[in-house]
Amino acid sequence: MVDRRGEIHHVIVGDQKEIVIPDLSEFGFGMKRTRSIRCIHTHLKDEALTQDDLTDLALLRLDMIAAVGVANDGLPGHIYVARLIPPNEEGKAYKVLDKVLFHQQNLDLEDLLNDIDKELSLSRERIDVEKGDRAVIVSASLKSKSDQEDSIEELRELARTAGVAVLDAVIQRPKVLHPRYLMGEGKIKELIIKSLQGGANLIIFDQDLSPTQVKSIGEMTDMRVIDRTQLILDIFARRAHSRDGKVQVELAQLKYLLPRLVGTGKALSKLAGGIGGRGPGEMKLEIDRRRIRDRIVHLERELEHLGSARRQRKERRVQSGIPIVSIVGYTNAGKSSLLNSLTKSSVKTEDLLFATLDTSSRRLRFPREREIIITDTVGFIKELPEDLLGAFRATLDELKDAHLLLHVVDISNPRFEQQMESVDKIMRDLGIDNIEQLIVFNKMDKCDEELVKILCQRYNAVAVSAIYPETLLPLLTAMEERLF
Ligand SMILES: Nc1nc2c(ncn2[C@@H]2O[C@H](COP(=O)(O)OP(=O)(O)OP(=O)(O)O)[C@@H](O)[C@H]2O)c(=O)[nH]1
Ligand SMILES: [Mg+2]
Repeated sequence: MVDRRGEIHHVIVGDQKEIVIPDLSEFGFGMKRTRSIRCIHTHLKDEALTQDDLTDLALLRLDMIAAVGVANDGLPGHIYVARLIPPNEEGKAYKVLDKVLFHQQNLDLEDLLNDIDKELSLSRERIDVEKGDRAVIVSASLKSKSDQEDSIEELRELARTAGVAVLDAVIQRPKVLHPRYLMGEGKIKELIIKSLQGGANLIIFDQDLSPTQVKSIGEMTDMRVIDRTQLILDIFARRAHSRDGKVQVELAQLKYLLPRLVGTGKALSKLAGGIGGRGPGEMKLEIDRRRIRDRIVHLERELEHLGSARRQRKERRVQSGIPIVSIVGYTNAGKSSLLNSLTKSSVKTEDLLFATLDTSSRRLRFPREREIIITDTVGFIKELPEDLLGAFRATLDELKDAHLLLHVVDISNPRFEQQMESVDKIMRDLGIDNIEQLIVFNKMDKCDEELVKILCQRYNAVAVSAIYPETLLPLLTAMEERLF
């Protein structure tokens, strides 16, 4: 293995069939799509580069791979060279140069390397390279194509929320799910090669990866590979502001990480990195299972402690006898906007997922001196990570005290029915499905009026536009009827 200065970094001794290339993660990519290192090896029967050679070239992102053939007399025969090329129509990752007799080869190495640098430099493209991660998002599942498309659209939103640029979205429908790679081995290699060639530094799976899959894929590339749950955990980690929220998220991250701590720690460093190495990722390798367990115990204790303050608050609220209305719903449905409009307050709202992590309560006064407490909560999402739900259970437990739940639905979202189902399921899991519920169809300004009417009848719902307070009267009336 030779670097750009001609320095030899590794001398590898193999057998007549193969060489084992060592970990090259010390050679980073920088602004390029190559590690700036090349592999020169021998082919004992003067044979051309094999498919394995070429896959290694593309998978490891070497500048080039060369094989010096050994002729019958034991002296050098031909030299075979292949080099990386930039993304192209045919989807080829490399180009094989013409073979030449070893002693006649007159390759201008400096020129060639300059070309490689120029062609593979990321700044050539419009990718905003300075700005965070660049990901390829992937769905590999037995579900129907349209289900996968819906799901990957949501994953794209999640990525955007996490500040990740999505370069490409890939949907796979394998016949069976591979226990080690989710998709077939050939397909996963293809995916990694394509992602690297596109300039990605991250692959995000829409499906949760098992500990084995994390390990196996991690052994194949030092590219970061994460799944949907990790992405969500990462978003939560950057958005948690209160002590309560931070503790809960870190707890969820550690619990997800623990069973995935496998092998040499190489996989760990990638896994724990998450996006931008937040949360437990910062502690990286040196943490073994034991220390993570200790940390979990510590955090659970802290949470317990924080819980007593929460319980006091809750008791005060319950004792006051004032009716409690809690707003629940899918993330980005407009829950915080509704709270703001109803109570003229200013909880942060954003067109990103999971803008709200901490609950906030406000008072709302009806005519005739009637008063209620209204609470905004964290948004739900389909397949909300188990550990996250567990971690937020304490916060979400407050929902049990509600006299009425406002289930806010973004009626302008084409997937609103699936979203309602996901929310219903989570409400069942939390044991709050027995509380009276009022369905609020939000963002009606973005929909056809007639259609909204029909849907309201079908679901016995009230339609509003949370950002236009003048639309809220029917909702207020319905709430008053239900509560008093
Ligand atoms: N057009 C339109 N946009 C709305 C309406 N209500 C909310 N939005 C927008 O939808 C986005 C999400 O609103 P939020 O109130 O933050 O939603 P949320 O349910 O609290 O979201 P999370 O806290 O992230 O789960 C924001 O960009 C709002 O401005 C509405 O009635 N009409
Ligand atoms: Mg919110």
